[in-house]
Amino acid sequence: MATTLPRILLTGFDPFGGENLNPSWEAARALHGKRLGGHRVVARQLPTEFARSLVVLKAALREVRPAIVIGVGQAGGRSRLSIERVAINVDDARIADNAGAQPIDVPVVPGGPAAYFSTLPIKAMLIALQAAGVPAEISNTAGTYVCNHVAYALAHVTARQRGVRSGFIHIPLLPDQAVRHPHAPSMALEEVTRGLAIALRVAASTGTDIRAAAGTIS
Ligand code: PCA
Repeated sequence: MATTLPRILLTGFDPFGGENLNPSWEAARALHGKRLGGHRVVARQLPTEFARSLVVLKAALREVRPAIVIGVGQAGGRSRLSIERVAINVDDARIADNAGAQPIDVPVVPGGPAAYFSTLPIKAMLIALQAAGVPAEISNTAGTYVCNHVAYALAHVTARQRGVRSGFIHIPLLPDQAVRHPHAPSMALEEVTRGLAIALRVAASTGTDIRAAAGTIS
């Protein structure tokens, strides 16, 4: 599939925490090769491991040379597509990762800034999703596990790459998974994939983000 289209690198994770699939990878791979907003989607799977996720991510960045990078991860307990606003410079793992590592209160990047904001047009993405009938929200925390780790490292690397925009989206469990987690919300894979396609198209075709209130009062 040789193409001169600019590329969107879309990452998903392998299963973790006793699950046998990870909806983030199922959705990412469903979009692999698609043309969205004048960009070609290239999907890659990252391991749910603090150390190796970044090795695989950096190799994918070098190989794909994307204009846009969007990480996707499973967030059990969330009920909507959750567009992350910020990634913070700390790992604090409640459970060990798939390699058995459990970092507690260590920086993702020693000496790095406390946080990075997403450089995606998150409000435009949110409004487009809502207009298309896909439940979505802006989230102000990506947690402190492997997803935040990847989101932070991604922002740190792309901050030095002119014109490359990056961010992260958490997604709910699939109905199949939620069967085993009473009270956990879920979203069908088709809906997640449709939503991500909309989010990617907007990210690819929006320069300056729109101004729309989507904050929270705690
Ligand atoms: N979700 C985890 C890591 C991998 C994934 O899909 C997280 O939210 O950190």
